[in-house]
Amino acid sequence: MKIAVLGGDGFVGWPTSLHLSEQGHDVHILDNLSRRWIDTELGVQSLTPMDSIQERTRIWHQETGRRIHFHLIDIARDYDVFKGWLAEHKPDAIVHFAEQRAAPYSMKSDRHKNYTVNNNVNATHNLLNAMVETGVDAHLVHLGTMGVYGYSTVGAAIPEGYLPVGIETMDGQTVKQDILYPANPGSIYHMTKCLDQLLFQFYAKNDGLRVTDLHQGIVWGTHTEQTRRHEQLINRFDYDGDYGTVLNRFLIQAAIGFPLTVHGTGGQTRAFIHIQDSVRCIDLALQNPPEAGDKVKIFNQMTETHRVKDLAELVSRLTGTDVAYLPNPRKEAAENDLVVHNEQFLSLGLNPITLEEGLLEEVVEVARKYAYRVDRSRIPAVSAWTKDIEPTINRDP
Ligand code: NAD
Ligand code: USQ
Repeated sequence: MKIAVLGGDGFVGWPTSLHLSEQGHDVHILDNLSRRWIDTELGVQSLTPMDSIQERTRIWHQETGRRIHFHLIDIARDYDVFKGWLAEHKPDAIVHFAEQRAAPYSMKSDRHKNYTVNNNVNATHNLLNAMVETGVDAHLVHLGTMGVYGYSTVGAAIPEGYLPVGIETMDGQTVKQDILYPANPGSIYHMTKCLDQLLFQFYAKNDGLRVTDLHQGIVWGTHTEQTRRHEQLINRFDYDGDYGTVLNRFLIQAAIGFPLTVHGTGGQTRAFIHIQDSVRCIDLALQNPPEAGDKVKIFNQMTETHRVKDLAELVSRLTGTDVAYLPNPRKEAAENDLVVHNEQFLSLGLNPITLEEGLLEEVVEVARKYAYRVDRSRIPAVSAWTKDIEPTINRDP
């Protein structure tokens, strides 16, 4: 297949592009490199030394003989350029990663809120609009988030996208219907993913677009089979207070002896998936498209749930690092249970990498190896959810 990977220079997009190229697909990365500019804005850099996208694709060709093409396009702002690209290249499938994905970054200021909404909602809508306009009948696979559900299970497992409900009619009958699980975002970023869901529902219904939405949990780890092949194919690894996700942050904190930054009591339970499994799931989704006229296909792309406190204790046990309980800069439940249905990917053959088997290797191989590149002052999470929350002070113990 010819596959367009929107946002293919990012943390999940890059290893996905390599994997799909290795499978023999003709891969085209479209990216505006905004993530690299945001690193510059924040004064941070990936823990792992990343080459330019052009250099990365050159090394991939050198190592494998395969070409990955790169196109510098802003999907949110260059509608006509993007539409022209689609009309010319007519991909068979499109994987859509091209959004601002950090919840803390989206809550930093009014400017960051506007940027996140404008970028994410426009990118998704431009894509759907251009697909209809050009008549490109591609299968669209979008990376969504578990955060669209909120994280409370109210005593029942979260279904894969749709909730079966019984609605009482005027004459006392009960009509059964599947509705989108009620959206309950916890940040401006997560809110944009809820808006994306409605855009997909509309375009699938109105124009028969074939859409798969992957409600993904927190991705941890760095390497995949393909990124290991050459030092210059390495994936990015964010550890800073905005883009670093919780487990990857704990790993690098442990490597440099920085007390593990647990927010509040650490009672928040979240869903997780290793980067290698994330890539496999996207491949499985591409192999199992919906038919035209089908409703949006939704998968829960996660393999385990953990409480933040338990993760910190596990990393602490493995490495001897202290745990610091800090005031929570976010507005979120102090504690929550989380049970999630994920049978669809398991039934398609996903055999998950568990935290227990993968964790130690990550600590040693990646975190310790590149610990010399860490700027300790960028570790604290300084973005507060509301004006009355005191942001964590930028302290280095
Ligand atoms: P990332 O920030 O590393 O990558 C996103 C890429 O999209 C970047 O290369 C960026 O330059 C590009 N991009 C952003 N806006 C664009 C635009 N308007 N036009 C063109 N390119 C644009 O993020 P990631 O961690 O790889 O996440 C990818 C997707 O997966 C995101 O949509 C995110 O919401 C979702 N997701 C990520 C995680 C996670 O833990 N990383 C978990 C669940 C879901
Ligand atoms: N947390 C800490 N300490 C830290 C960092 C985070 O205790 O140093 C806590 C947070 O308060 C939160 C939990 O860990 O309760 C998860 O935070 P996170 O930054 O790891 O994840 P989140 O903000 O939810 O966002 C990440 C990705 C996002 C994706 C989402 C999937 O950045 O793109 O959509 O995970 S999910 O969480 O399932 O919604």
